Amino acid sequence: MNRRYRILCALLFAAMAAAGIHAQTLEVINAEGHSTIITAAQIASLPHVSVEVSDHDTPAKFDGIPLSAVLSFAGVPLGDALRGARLTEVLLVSASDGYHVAYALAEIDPAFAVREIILADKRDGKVLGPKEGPYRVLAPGDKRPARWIRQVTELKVTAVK
Ligand SMILES: Nc1nc2c(c(=O)[nH]1)N[C@H]1C(S)=C(S)[C@@H](COP(=O)(O)O)O[C@H]1N2
Ligand SMILES: [Mo]
Repeated sequence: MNRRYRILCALLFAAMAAAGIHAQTLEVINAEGHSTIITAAQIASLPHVSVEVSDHDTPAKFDGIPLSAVLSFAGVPLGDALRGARLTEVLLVSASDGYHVAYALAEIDPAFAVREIILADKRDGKVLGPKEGPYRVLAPGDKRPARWIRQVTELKVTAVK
């Protein structure tokens, strides 16, 4: 890569950042349809936890933020507020490749669940690559990894009843 090309790329990325175009933002939409954009810097600043899972029979350690913390950051009430009709709320997680999965909100709430479902941003200490990242949901204890959705872009809370 020559020097002029590198300078051009740096200018392009600076212009994209100035225009608010970040590939790593995450959109959280609450049950009322209100949207919150969470930036990569905000995600990086939230307290991280680690989970160890078996990925295709190989142990892997992921670091990330509990999904409950991401939802709380976006103003989705959990804990004592998650009762009654709100127990029909699900979290629809969408990825940039068009894949979607759903978790019941109660599965994510630490007041209900023993296990902690996370939004991972690192695998074995390294930032997730483009096929997997920047964010992947990890649900330790799931025997099949089909809901470990890669390339997450959107978290949407919806009441199904
Ligand atoms: N974005 C996205 N995430 C996804 C999928 C997908 O097609 N797209 N497939 C799921 C399925 S069915 C499995 S088995 C695992 C596979 O994980 P791997 O691609 O790391 O092997 O990812 C899950 N997460
Ligand atoms: Mo799968």
